[in-house]
Amino acid sequence: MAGSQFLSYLAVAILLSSRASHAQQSCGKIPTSGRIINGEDAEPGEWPWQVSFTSDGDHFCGGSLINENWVLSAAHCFPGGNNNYTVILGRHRLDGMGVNEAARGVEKIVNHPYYDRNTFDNDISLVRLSMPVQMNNYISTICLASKDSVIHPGTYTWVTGWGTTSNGTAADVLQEVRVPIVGQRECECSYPGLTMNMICAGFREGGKDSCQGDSGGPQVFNDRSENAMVQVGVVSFGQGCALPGFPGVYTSVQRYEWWIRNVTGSSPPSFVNVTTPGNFSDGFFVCPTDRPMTTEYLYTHYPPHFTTDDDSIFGTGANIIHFSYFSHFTSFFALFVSLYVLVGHS
Ligand code: 4AZ
Repeated sequence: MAGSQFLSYLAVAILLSSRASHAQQSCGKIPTSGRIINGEDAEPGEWPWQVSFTSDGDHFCGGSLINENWVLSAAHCFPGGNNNYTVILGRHRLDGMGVNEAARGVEKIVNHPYYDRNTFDNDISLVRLSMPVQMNNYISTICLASKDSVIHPGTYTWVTGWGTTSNGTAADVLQEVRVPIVGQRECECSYPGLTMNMICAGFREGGKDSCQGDSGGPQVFNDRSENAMVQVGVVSFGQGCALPGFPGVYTSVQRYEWWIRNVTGSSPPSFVNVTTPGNFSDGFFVCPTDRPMTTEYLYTHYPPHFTTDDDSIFGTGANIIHFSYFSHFTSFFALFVSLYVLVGHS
C-alpha cells in the first residue's frame, strides 16, 4: 500500500515538474495568426523576436531578442563597438512609428572575441539593452539551438529582415523567406574559406536569399516536436544575394551555447536541442565543375550584377570566385584545342 502511494506521489510530482518546464519554455512562440530576396510580407507579430538596429533613425541591421535584457546579432554590424544605436522591438514597418513598437538604448555590445573581419569567422554579437523589455504578443523571445543540435542539409529554415529586396531597395514591411540548409561540403565549393562556425542556406538555382540589411537577423527552424521556433543561424554574409550556386552564409548558433551562457550570466536564454530530419551528411558531395562553364551562366552571371559590388561586404574581392571558374574554363578550352591538334595530326 505504502509503495503504491509513493508511486502515485512520484507520478504526480513528475507530471507537475514536466508542466512547470513546459510553462517556463516561453521562447519561440508560434503566433496563432498567421529582402530578403523574393520573400513575402510578414504579418504583424509573426516574428516577435525580430529587432531592428537603428543609427540616427536609419535601420542598419537585424537582431533577435533572446531574453528580457539581451539581443543576439552579428559582430560585423558593430565594427566600431558601442555607438548611439537604438534597438526597436515589436517593429513591423520601417516607415513610421508602429503602435506595438518599443525602443531601447544599448548598454553594451559584446562582439565575439575571436570575430575575424576578414574571414567572417565568429560573426556573432550580444547586445545588452539599456532597460529590460516587457513581453507581449508583438515582443517575445526566440529559443536558441543548443550545442548538441543536429541540423541536416535540406532542412527548411525561415529568415526575416528589412534588408535589400529584389527591387534593390530596403524593405518597408518585414520580409520572410524560406530557404533550405545546404550541406557543409557543398557550401565549401562556393566559399572555400567556410568554417565549422558557419551554416549555409539557399537554393542551388538561387532566387531566394537574405541580403544587405538583413545581417544580424535570425534564421529559425520550426521545431514541431517542441512546438517552438528555434534560432539556428545569424545572417552573416554571401557572394551577392540570391545568385545561383552562392547560398547565404549564417553564423551557426549552436557553436556558441557556452559563449552565450557565459556572457548572459545569471539570466541565460532558453536553449533547445534540435535534431532535424534529413540525410546523414553531405560527406560525399563533389563540387560541380561544369556549373559556371555553361554559356548561360557566363552570360547571365559573369560578372555578377544582382547587387553592386560596393554594397557587397566582400568589396572588391567579390569577383574572385567567378574569375577563377572562368580561368578554369579557358584552360580547359586550351587543353581541348591542343589535344585536338595532337590527335588530328597523328
Ligand atoms: C550583407 O551584405 C549580406 N546572401 C548579408 C547576407 C547575404 C549577403 C550579403 C546573404 O550584409
